[in-house]
Amino acid sequence: MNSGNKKLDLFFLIVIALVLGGLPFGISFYDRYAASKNIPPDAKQFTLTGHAERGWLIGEVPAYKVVSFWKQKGEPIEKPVIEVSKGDVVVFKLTSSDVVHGFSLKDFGVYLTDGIQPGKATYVSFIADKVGTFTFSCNAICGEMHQNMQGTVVVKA
Ligand SMILES: [Cu+2]
Repeated sequence: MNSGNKKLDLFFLIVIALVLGGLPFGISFYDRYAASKNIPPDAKQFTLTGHAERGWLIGEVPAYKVVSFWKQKGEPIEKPVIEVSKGDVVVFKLTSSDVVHGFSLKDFGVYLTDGIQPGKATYVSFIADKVGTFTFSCNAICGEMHQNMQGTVVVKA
C-alpha cells in the first residue's frame, strides 16, 4: 500500500466518523424541527408518557427513570388532570416508556390508530371548544393496568 491510499483511507475514516457522530444530532434536530413546524406558537402543549403499570406520567419520562417494581398490584395508578381554557389549541406530545400504547379523547375526535411507539413522539391536537370534564385513555391493550390508563382534560370557560 502506498501513502496515497493511506491518506485516502484516513479521509474516508474521518468522513464516516463525522457522519456517524453527527447522525444522532441531526435526527434529534430534525425531530424537533418537524414537530415544532406544525404546532401553533400559542398552543397549550403537554407531554405525557405512557407506562404499562403506572399509567400516564406527566412529562417525558425515559424508561430508566420509571421505577415500577415496588408498585404493588392493585395500587391506584396515576391519572393526570390537565386544565385548559375554552378556545385553546391543545397539543399533546405522547411518548411511551415501555410498550406500544394508544390514545383516545373521543369527545374531541382524537383517536390514535397506529399507537404510540416507544422511543418516538406522537403528536395529537384538538381545539378545546367545549367546557367540561373529559376522559382520555389508552386505546391499545398494553397490559393488566390498561383499563386504568386514563386521565382527564378539564376545559374551563
Ligand atoms: Cu397503554
